[in-house]
Amino acid sequence: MNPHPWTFTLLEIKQRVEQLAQVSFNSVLLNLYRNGSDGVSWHSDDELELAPGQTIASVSFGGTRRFMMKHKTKTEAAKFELKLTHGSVLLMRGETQQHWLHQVPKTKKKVDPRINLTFRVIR
Ligand SMILES: O=C(O)CCC(=O)C(=O)O
Ligand SMILES: [Mn+2]
Repeated sequence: MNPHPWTFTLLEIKQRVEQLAQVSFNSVLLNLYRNGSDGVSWHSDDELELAPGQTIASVSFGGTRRFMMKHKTKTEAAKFELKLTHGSVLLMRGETQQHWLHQVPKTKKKVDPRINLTFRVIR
């Protein structure tokens, strides 16, 4: 946790995402996936500093990666996955973080480096 001031480019992307989501974000987390050995395992974005129920907007650049979701308790609930491609925007809204986990699995396939930005509302 070492916050930096907004850059011009990040503010531009934030503005576009805010228009799309109709939400004002006050922070962004940047993840760099250098290759298939980098991933993030099952979790939900439910850190205490995140306002519960708030929208999270996830913007992807570079290599396509799988993004998987599963329900926390209803094992019969459908799991699903998306391919997050260059320039895609994924919105997670409402009670998503309360009930669902997500991950970006590691892969043995050759994948290009990827940057993911998750815009958030922290309190
Ligand atoms: O890279 C992604 O698409 C997801 C990243 C993520 O889940 C997180 O930063 O909490
Ligand atoms: Mn997450």
